[in-house]
This record gives sequence, structure tokens and C-alpha cells, in this order.
Amino acid sequence: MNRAKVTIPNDLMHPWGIDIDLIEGTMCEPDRVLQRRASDMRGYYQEEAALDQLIAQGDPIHYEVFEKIIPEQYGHLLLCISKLYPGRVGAECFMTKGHYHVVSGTAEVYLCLRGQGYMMMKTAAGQSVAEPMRRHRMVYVPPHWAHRSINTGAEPLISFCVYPAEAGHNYGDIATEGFPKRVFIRQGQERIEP
Ligand code: PAN
Ligand code: ZN
Repeated sequence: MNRAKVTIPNDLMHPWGIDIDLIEGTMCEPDRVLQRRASDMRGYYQEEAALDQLIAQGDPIHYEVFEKIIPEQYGHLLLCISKLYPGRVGAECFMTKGHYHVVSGTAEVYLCLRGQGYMMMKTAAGQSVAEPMRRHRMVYVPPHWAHRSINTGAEPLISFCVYPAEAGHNYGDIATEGFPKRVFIRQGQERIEP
């Protein structure tokens, strides 16, 4: 019988667990909480004056990411809870900045725990897909697709995300190119434009 030789690294991580409240969509005792405010979103929305107004009105938190600290090395998986608050900038629905992964051949799983909206995805070749997000729905973001969450509802859009730890985030390309499609609420109706 062949037996593969198992080598154990010196920095072996001890197994661990955390509680995730699937009703509230919260992670107990995150190691780190990243907050993005309206003022961090300059240049992302179509109606800049509406964003300026929001910033002047108190610069509310736009979204938060609750993370565990895990080495950003091949073999590990990063996990977090992404919480995008509801609201509009003019008629445009609140959204995350969006990014490609630096190691662009890495995928990501989003399990939606609460709220409703879209995972907007695009490739550098111009393809664009808006995949619905709602409670109990999982969205698979394949390698090479930039991705951004968009909240079309009245409560926070909350997802549990898992992706390869070496992925990294490339925001620069999206900050300059944007996504080909945006989501608005006009006269009470959801619109994906253009
Ligand atoms: C998510 C996102 C999170 C925030 O964890 O980082 O939803 O969105 P932005 O990173 O676009 O600001 C993820 O996709 N990680 O890879
Ligand atoms: Zn990602």
C-alpha cells in the first residue's frame, strides 16, 4: 500500500470555530471590522451631487466587513461577513466598491443571509451579469469576474463570503472603469441600466 508522506509545517494552525447568527447575519467576535462611509465612495455613483449631500448629512456608514484574521497565504481560505446598508444615492442603489482579485484566477462564494439585491459581475472582455441575491441564495463568483454587491431592498444585504486567502483585492481597475451596468429605483421600480 502506498502512503503519501504527510509533512506538518512549524506554523501549523490550530482548528477553530466561531458562531454566526444566520438570522441576524452577524459574526460573533470578529477580529477586524472594515467600515466604508459615503465619503469613501466618491467617484463610484452616477449622481455625484447626491453623494455630496449624503456626506454633508453626516457621512453614514455605507457598508461593513467583519473578518477573522487568517494568513493571506495559498492553502488558507479567507472568510468574512459583508453588510451593505440599504439606501440610494439619488436613484442609484447603495453598492460596494467592487473589485477583481489580484490573483484573478481565484473564485469566491457568497451565501446571502439577509436582504435582497444583486451580485453585479463583469469581465475585462466586457461580459456583464447581475445575479440576484436574497436570503438562502448562494452566488458563485468564478475566477476572472470582478464583483460588487448592490442592495435594492429596505434592510441590510448581508452575505457570508469565502475565497482563497492569496486572492488579494484590486480596486484600481474598477475605480477607473466602473461596471457597465448600474441599478436604480425609479418610480418604485427596479431598473438595471443601461
Ligand atoms: C468581499 C468584499 C466585501 C466589500 O469580502 O470585500 O463585500 O466589498 P469591496 O471589497 O468591493 O469593497 C469580497 O469580495 N472579498 O473578496
Ligand atoms: Zn472578492
